[in-house]
Amino acid sequence: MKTSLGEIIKKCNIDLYGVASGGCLENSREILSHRINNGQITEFESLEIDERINLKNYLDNPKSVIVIGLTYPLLGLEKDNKDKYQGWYTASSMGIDYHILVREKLYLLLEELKKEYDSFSYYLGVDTSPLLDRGFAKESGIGFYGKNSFVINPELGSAFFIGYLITDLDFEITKEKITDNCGVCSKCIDSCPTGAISSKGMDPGKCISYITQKKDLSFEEMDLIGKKLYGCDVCQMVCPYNRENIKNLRYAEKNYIELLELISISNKEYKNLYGNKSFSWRGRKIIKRNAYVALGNYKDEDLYDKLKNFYGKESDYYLIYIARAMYLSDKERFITDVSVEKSIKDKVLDEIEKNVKLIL
Ligand code: B12
Ligand code: SF4
Ligand code: SF4
Repeated sequence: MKTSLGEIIKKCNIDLYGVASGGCLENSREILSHRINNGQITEFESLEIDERINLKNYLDNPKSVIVIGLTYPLLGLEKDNKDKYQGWYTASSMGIDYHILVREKLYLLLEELKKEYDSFSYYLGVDTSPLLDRGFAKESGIGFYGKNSFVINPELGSAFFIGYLITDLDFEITKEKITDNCGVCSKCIDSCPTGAISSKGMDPGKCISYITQKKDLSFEEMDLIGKKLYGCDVCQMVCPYNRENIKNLRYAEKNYIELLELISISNKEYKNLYGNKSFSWRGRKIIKRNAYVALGNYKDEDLYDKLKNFYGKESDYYLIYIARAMYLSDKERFITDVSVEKSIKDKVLDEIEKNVKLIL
């Protein structure tokens, strides 16, 4: 007799699982069209809806999708230690890159399935294709959609990574049993620093997590980043469904980096130190850019000379970010500083004054 899928999952030590049907993502078509029509998309998403929901683009005869969730601890909010100039990164980037962890788990699961089924085809993914990982999780019965756009499991909360195996096997599809929902709660809507969440859903373009990852930043976005290097956890931290997770910290790792060290190290050192973090997919250039933005947001005059020194050495891409940080560290010195090119100085002054006027 075959070992049940539930037993296999237990053996693989997987926190959450469910099975969705091969046509399950059709339910997300409307949400995707709505987002595209309203310009609510990020530079990381495909505009081809079929590519994002039609599993036949990935496997000839998709019958079932085994979806897994691996939980991670949510740890603290942004630290703000002025003396040390720290930049913060999200709890989901702590420990080893989740793409690696989840993939390893999926391969373990495959090994076990191969012992039970002679021949089958599959497609494996974790944040690796245009398909909607959260759509899979919801349709497999793992959780419900929260107002913050996370899939929330009533017992384990929302802090879990999602992976899936699309197969041509006939596993029994999990029947939707989750009746929980957000109800009248609106904590994430009230706490989101940029107003990205509303009762109608989430606008990803306004999300700080996106802003820390996108290619170019406006001055307004640089203000919004604060001291974050990568990601944002606010809407998870305030969610009542994550209360238990926040209490039960399973490992402690610092989730901040010393900014002056970050901008000083070589590519090789960066790779050694942070190459196995999930944020490393975005490349050193973006993280280092965010470090200059965060240093500016410390608004500390002691930083002026250090920043000026980097201004003289860095490539063109960083100059506007460093110049802004110099301005915010010491406006008077910046205005008379002849080492900053006129065009860059004018841009910084124009943009900051424009933002000040908008606030007034
Ligand atoms: C692009 C992307 C982003 C973008 C946009 C996210 C967004 N919410 O739109 C940005 C850069 C902002 C981002 C941020 C983060 N991301 Co991201 N991201 C993705 C990615 C690559 C694609 C998501 C996507 O296509 N979005 C388009 C929308 C339409 O789909 P969706 O976000 O999955 O939303 C579903 C539901 O929420 C629901 N829905 C959405 N809006 C509405 C509105 C209503 C009214 C209803 C009923 C339902 C509903 O329907 C959608 C489709 O099923 C996925 C991996 C993947 N391939 O799926 C990871 C993924 C969503 N991200 C993940 C993570 C961990 C994060 C961060 C926590 C990282 C961080 N700490 O900074 C934040 C969380 C921010 C947030 N509140 O969502 C995880 C989420 C795990 C989970 N348990 O939900 C994923 C699934 C990666 C993974 N495999 O683990 N991300
Ligand atoms: S991750 Fe942060 S910025 Fe993005 S929606 Fe949640 S609270 Fe708002
Ligand atoms: S904070 Fe409240 S409204 Fe937001 S996702 Fe959690 S339960 Fe839902």
